[in-house]
Amino acid sequence: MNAVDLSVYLVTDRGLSGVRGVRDVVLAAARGGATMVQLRDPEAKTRTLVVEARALAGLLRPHRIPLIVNDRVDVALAADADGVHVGQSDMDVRDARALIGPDRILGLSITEETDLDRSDLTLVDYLGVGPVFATPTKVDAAPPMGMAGLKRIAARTGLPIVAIGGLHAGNAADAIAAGAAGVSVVSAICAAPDPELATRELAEIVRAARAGRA
Ligand code: TZP
Ligand code: MG
Repeated sequence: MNAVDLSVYLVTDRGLSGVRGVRDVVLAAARGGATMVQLRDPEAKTRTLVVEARALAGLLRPHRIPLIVNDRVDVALAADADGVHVGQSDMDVRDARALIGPDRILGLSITEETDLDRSDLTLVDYLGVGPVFATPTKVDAAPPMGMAGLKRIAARTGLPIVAIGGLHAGNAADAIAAGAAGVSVVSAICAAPDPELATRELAEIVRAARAGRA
């Protein structure tokens, strides 16, 4: 499958990016050492999403950071993004993989242990596991699983895991210790006073935690 560096995985949020805007936040995160970026905007119109995905892909290409599109396989293909991330009620991974082909990245959300048995995980490149903690960022998020839930899921799969939900510089190392390869954050970067610095801090914490675990 496709190799991914999940260390610091930014998920975009238009509302939380404020006047700075998503593109500026993404550029700052790229400069700060983000390793993956996911365009997530469930409310956006399709045409707007394609325009945004193309803009972000162009912005990230010089940094060699993959752009993943949340949920929308069609948008990812139209914008020639690097991959797609699907949730449990989005397109099945078999259909998504058939559409995107073998060389694009496919991520799947896991919100509870039983989700591991609901999809053909041999088709997936990484798992997004969470929410670890309760978060106001996603109103329809599943109940939080805690670090214990993350640990149980990590113990059951060989796929690389990016932990999500209420993660920040203060608890990122715990997520790595629990078995995650990286942390996925929205507000810890988008709503930070200095997104570049926030990303750099997270990248350093994840690097140190991974070195400590190895
Ligand atoms: N999926 C599960 S929790 C979440 C998503 C997109 C939001 C995480 O946001 P934050 O601000 O990093 O807690
Ligand atoms: Mg989704």
